[in-house]
Amino acid sequence: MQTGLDTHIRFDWITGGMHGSAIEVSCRKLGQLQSLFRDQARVVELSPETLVYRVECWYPVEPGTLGGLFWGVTTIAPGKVGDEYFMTHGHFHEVADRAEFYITVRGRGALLLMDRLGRTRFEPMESGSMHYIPGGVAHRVANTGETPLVFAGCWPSDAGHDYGTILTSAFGARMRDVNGEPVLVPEADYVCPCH
Ligand code: S6P
Ligand code: ZN
Repeated sequence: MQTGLDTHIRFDWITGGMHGSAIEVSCRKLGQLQSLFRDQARVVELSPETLVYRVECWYPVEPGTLGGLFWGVTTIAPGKVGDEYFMTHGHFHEVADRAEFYITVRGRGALLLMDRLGRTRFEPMESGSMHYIPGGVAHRVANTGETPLVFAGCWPSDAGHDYGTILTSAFGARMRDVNGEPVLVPEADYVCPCH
């Protein structure tokens, strides 16, 4: 990852757009997230090129810097794999006690929060909702609406990301469409990452 080390950008609170030379963009397509979804048969019905989400990040300091902050805006497309809403990969922070703020700009969604014992809950996301994600809590966002879900995040520059635990143990529950409503459904055969 390159850092622009630029201490000044523009952020549009209405659209979530970021403008400046130091912004880095990354995209996650369905083919890269395939193993995270519950219904693997439905995943293969969709194109692996389907864009699930896009992240724009501003890194004003080098990654790993103690005491610095990063800012990122994530846009999740509306959509489902079977009955499961499009969602981010989800992660713990590598430095376990590092917290994060999420702020919803537009759209509707659910912030899934899971502790180290796999206990999973969610907070509804809508324009203006702000969420404090404590250290040691895995976080994933699902778009439960019919329009793009846009949210900003701010996290410590030395937090790092642990994606591996989510790949091996998943979340203890999934955000699924049950009779047209988003419902957090516990995973029946969930195995806690602590085992
Ligand atoms: C970083 C922060 C967000 C996510 C982004 C994508 O700590 O939580 O910027 O990176 O929402 O999610 P993920 O799980 O693919 O990193
Ligand atoms: Zn994070």
